[in-house]
Amino acid sequence: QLRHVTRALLSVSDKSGLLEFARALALHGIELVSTGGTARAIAEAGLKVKDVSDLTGFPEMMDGRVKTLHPKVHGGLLAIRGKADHASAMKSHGIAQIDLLVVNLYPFEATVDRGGDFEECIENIDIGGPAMIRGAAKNHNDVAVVVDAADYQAVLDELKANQGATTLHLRRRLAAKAYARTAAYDAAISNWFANELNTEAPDFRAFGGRLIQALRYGENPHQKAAFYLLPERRPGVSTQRQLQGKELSYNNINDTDAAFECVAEFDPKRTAACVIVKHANPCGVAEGSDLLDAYRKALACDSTSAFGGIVALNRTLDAGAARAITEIFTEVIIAPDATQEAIAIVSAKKNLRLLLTGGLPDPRAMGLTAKTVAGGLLVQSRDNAVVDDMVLKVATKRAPTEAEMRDLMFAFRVAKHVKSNTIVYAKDLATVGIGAGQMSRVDSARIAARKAEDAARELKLVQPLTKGSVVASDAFFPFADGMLACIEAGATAVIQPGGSVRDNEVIEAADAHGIAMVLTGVRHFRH
Ligand code: 93A
Repeated sequence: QLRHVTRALLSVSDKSGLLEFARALALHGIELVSTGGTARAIAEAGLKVKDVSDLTGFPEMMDGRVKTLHPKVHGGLLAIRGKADHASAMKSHGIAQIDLLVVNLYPFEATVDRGGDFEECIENIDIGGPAMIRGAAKNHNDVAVVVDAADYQAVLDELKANQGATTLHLRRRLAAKAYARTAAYDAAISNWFANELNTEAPDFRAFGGRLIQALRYGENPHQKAAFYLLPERRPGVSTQRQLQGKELSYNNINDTDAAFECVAEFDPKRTAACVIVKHANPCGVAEGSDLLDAYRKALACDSTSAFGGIVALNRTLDAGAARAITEIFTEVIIAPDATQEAIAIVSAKKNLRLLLTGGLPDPRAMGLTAKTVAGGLLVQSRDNAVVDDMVLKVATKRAPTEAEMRDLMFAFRVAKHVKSNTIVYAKDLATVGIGAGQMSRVDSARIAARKAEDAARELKLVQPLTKGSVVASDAFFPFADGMLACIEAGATAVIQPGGSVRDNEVIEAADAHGIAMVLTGVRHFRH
């Protein structure tokens, strides 16, 4: 796996750190080959360097557009060491192997940044550099490729530690970085072009996405939109098979994603679960003995909001659930699979979309989420924290009962998928009141309680289901007031991250009301 470096090709626009690096390479007895400007700089420092024209037998031509685009360069980079036919090709064509490639590209991005005109930007599109980088990175089993001066030292350290050789581990790491660089470089060119042509929808294919569908419009009819598939391949709305119904809209896709990601929190081997979503927030979530039971319980939470909603299920859609779901106006059903009977029942509703994903995504999986801000992109690892893995601490005198504990974990699992500030009341493994997206936690607590009162009236119950419920908060209570509002609504146990400077005040208030409180130590903000 060690590869001795006998020859290095250096071709850099940004020459910082070059001379020190070249000198150190020369001390290892490595032959240096270089393009015009780079060779001149190295020679001026008194080091021996071979011109790439001497290697190719061709002069650099066409204003430097063609310097390294030659089989003697690319053969030297791409030949597989120890492969007989590659060796004989090298021999018969006089190709010398290149073991180390050091390239940084024409400063395209910097040219755009400083307001270079069209011709200058075009002239600063590097062709030979990326071609060499991609070739060397493909052949990383034999060749090390450096695209960033920050990696010069790592290469020198390895050459020193291994008597002039590099390890496969380093070559792999450098190859990954090399492709990230050429991808970003081409993305910059593609975006610049789109800008020059005044294309309204930026082409996200440049970021590695594959166009799934051009959408009729975005969040509102005056906005343009498209749907891209990322390499992640997470089972869900981007990889589903649509069996029937109209084409999905931008908002459908967004809501369906919210619903399916939430229902995936419920292991189908443990329980049947249903999530109903409106405007990217759950308006009813429940576990049940089967999907029909789970759907009925989820619907009871807020049947008014469920009208025109998205229904997500964690198991194969069966006839019973399909019949109940199609009784009210529903936009989308998404499930891992469906029985033939269920498919037939849904087919009576021509506009209803039925999406089958073939599986559930792993809530613990790593991955990235992104959100745009004006002129920027905020990227973070996805919230893959799951309540089952958290160290739960009872903070109050009274510990929750077994039933309360089960509902607390259920409520916190749901709270992760509700927009902040989040308050979720739950009872018997079903939400009974959801407060979402408020600027004040107290308001979320009150809105959810009021909605539970409405539901009680609708269902002709003597009291709202929040009486004797448990409650989850996605972040700590900064003051006791938010929690007191939950107690007023009838909650007997609370789950929340904790960590407020006033935790003691909040815990004392809970103790004063005989409330059981569990701290998770993990926050679930979602915006
Ligand atoms: O114009 S190019 O696309 N044609 C080439 O064949 C080529 N080979 C290397 N640009 C090419 N390069 C680039 O030249 C390198 O990526 C590097 O950025 C630059 C170094 O040129 P010099 O050594 O003359 O300063």
